[in-house]
Amino acid sequence: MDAINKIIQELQKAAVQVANLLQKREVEYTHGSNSSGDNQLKVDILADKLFGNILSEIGIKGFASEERESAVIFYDNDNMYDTNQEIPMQSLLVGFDPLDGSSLIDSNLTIGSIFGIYHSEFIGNKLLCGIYFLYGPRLEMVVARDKKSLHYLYNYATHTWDFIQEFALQEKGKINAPGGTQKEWFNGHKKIIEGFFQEGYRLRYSGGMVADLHQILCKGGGIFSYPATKDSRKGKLRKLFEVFPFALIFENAGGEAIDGQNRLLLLDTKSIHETTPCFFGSKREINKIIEGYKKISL
Ligand code: AHM
Ligand code: MG
Repeated sequence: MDAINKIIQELQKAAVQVANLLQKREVEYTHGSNSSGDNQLKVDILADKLFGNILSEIGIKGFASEERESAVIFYDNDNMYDTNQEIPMQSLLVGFDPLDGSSLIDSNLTIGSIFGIYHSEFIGNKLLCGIYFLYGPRLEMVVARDKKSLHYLYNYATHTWDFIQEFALQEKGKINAPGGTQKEWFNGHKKIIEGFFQEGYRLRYSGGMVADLHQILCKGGGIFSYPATKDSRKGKLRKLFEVFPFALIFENAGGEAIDGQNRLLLLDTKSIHETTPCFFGSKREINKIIEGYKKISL
């Protein structure tokens, strides 16, 4: 089994445990907040520990979590492994958001866990694999690697992850999922979003990016945006833990992922908690965003 498959297998075990944890109504907050200033729920910390413990035991180079200030690095010397070997475990880094959309826990809406497996460095163009687990009425998983985005269902009776489909977005969809506080949107952005509604796109937005993006993938297209806003010029969503994994998932599915102009996966990353404006969708919608943003000066 190759190193990436081994990591996926271990994450699958932890995701089943997280899904079990979510059966209880754990809605209490801790007294702390994470590096992005979000209040942490006790269950955010539990999920982080579960995935963190598993990732500490499999021999990867290191990991970084949305819930932890700094990255945890086990092997700091890239020369210590045989470079002829096919992607060794010690060269792999995992960036993850243990529970994305956890503010929806009290209302029992679908949330998820997101992972990116990076080769040696935490940057977009070194992302080898993007994964998310979706804790909804069913436990599901999507894995993007080798130019494909594959969708699986967990079978509780057989403890297996059964293949459902390979995602393939159409040229155009019908869904518009616009993130961010509207009062803080720039006018140019507002115009683009309204343009989609005028064309007949329907609003679908839960406030959890895993479910919102999953819906676009399952329905064959649409647009999800989390833009630069007046109060947050670099958007809200974090590059390593949320944005890059979904960028790979959308590109592999035949869609696109940009920051308004540029491919998200080509963006540089200087620190692990960096955020970026982001747009994920099918080709037609992304072209509309690019055209619209050319006219905007933020
Ligand atoms: P979280 O990681 O703290 O849960 O925040 C990320 C979530 C995304 O799932 C979602 O798209 C976004 O925050 C929603 O933000 P907003 O409520 O500002 O629309
Ligand atoms: Mg998140």
